[in-house]
Amino acid sequence: MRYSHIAAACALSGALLSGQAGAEEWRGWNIHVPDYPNSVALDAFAAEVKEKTGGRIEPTPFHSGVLGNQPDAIEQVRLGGLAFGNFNLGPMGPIVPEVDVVNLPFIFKDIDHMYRVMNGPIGDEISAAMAREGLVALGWFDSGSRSFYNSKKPIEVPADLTGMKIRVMNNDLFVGMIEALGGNATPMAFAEVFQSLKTGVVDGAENNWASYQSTNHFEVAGYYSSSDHLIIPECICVNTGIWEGLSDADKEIVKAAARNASAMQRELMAARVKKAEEDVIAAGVKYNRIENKKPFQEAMGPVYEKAKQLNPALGPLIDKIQAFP
Ligand code: BDP
Repeated sequence: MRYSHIAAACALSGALLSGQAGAEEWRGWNIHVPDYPNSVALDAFAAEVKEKTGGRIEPTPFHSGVLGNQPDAIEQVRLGGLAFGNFNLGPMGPIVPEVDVVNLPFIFKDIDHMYRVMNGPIGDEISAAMAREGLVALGWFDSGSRSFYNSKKPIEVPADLTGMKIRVMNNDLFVGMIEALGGNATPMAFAEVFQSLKTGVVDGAENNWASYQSTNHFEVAGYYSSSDHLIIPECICVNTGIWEGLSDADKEIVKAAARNASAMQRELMAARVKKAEEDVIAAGVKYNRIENKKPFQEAMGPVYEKAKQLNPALGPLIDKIQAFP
């Protein structure tokens, strides 16, 4: 037997022994470090799918953004180069216009409201638009609420942002949001933000407490001001073609695993956000709570107008979300 035949025979018997013959491998993208709530939930999703399918489907989440930046990864899942990912709907707006409704500042009243909307008919409408673009949303994750932080001073009113360079996720809507507040927006990949804050390429950014801590941004941008301007859901999204190729029984398994992972993530995230807030404040972060959000909300008028102009489908979605109890 030639070496290659021996190797093939060994691989085959190994596969049979471990019950993995013909296992379908699903490579998954994740930006967060392994102990982050999203990562823990993705690991649980993978383990449940593997177990319930008897190893026929084997999802493997790759943590810490090792598979590249988020906009590229969204494309990869659409095209099937990657099978699944945990995506924030922020950088998905340029691909699925309907998604931008959840990227509008102050669109949700709070995190519970976001979940009620996403788990109801409006969420179904957004999911359908995503599925048409190659991304099937199996469950929603909590990404906290995003607030401003920077290396210069507390933000109390929009004028405090005048002239400040603020990093945003890749989406023109967020550029418009910062400009409407008087700042200068710099769209940038998550992985580059720490260095950019450190070297002064940007003065600040915006994120939830958990990511502010896990990225160590708090060490180089020590003023955190709770504006809570964005509450953006995240998905576990799988490639539409892969999804459609599953048997009904496997769809049930995968869907249930995503549902369980989402419930787990939501619980872990709520606890993590609280703990991160306490930890960074104890580490010396100067925190101010913006009590009066009205001036920030009012400044968003042109952002809403522009979004509706660019995508007329958003008008009715905005009305529906604002009227949703
Ligand atoms: C985090 C999200 C992650 C984003 C990141 C960012 O969970 O998906 O990539 O913010 O700001 O909160 O880029």
